[in-house]
Amino acid sequence: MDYQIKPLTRGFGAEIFGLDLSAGFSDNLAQDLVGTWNDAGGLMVIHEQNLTSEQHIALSRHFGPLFGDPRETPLQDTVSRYIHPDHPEIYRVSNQVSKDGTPKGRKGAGTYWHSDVSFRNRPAQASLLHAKTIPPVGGDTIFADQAAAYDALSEGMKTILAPLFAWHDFEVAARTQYAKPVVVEGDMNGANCARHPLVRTKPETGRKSLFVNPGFTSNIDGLDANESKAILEFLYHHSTQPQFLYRHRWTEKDLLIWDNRSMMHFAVMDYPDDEPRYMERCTVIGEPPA
Ligand SMILES: O=C(O)CCC(=O)C(=O)O
Repeated sequence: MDYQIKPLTRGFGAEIFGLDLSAGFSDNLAQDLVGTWNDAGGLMVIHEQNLTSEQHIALSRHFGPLFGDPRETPLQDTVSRYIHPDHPEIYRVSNQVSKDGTPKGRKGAGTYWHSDVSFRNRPAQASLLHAKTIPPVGGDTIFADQAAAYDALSEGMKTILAPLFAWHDFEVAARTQYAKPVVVEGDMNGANCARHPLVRTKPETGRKSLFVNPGFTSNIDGLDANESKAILEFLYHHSTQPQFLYRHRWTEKDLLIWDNRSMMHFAVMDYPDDEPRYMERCTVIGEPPA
């Protein structure tokens, strides 16, 4: 099946037109899309997709094994409340609450720079977020290209960063981002904590990226707290400069696919509660960063 590809920025990202995956898709087409996504630096939006949950999951499986799949790692405490009742592979993000008082998804998810699930030994590779309901304006998501940010560092700074590892802990976000009632004990007991290199290499392309994020990274292993803070703050400032960013203004039915290995993202929650926003996400389990 033919489709049209347009770049989203000069550096990374592509948008796809002329595809209707809801009509069914072959393994060949799905694999072709994975290739297009890799060629686009791991950011791709496919417009106008009316996917069922089953189709969303089937496409996502072409990127790799999924979080929530009963055959894979157990569900995370941190998101189990927001999982789709009929499809454990689907995590829901929403500002809406059902009539019985249960949330339709996590409110305020990702309203800080982060890389999905970086607090696990095998963090997320691709995330495939499907926009079902969006507010008339606002609720954009911003992406920061961490491969371009790495490339732009001096050789001296690259040498300093090369041997370093950092700790990533869900507790960092739980402590600072969420109201107490939505934080459970499992979010805070260090159960979701992992140590990763500050610079990782994407196996498919050999390209290096920075891999720290303000949402989940707690500290650089082996450094004094002030030294760790100074380096992390420098990196966060450096890697979120405008030339590394793409800001996605959603249209309903967009399917946005990003690579958490080479990108941070930030969900802008600038819309009121009476304007519904509802998104469904499949999340691919990646390799241990190296
Ligand atoms: O709601 C969004 O725009 C993104 C939410 C988010 O950060 C995520 O799904 O990881």
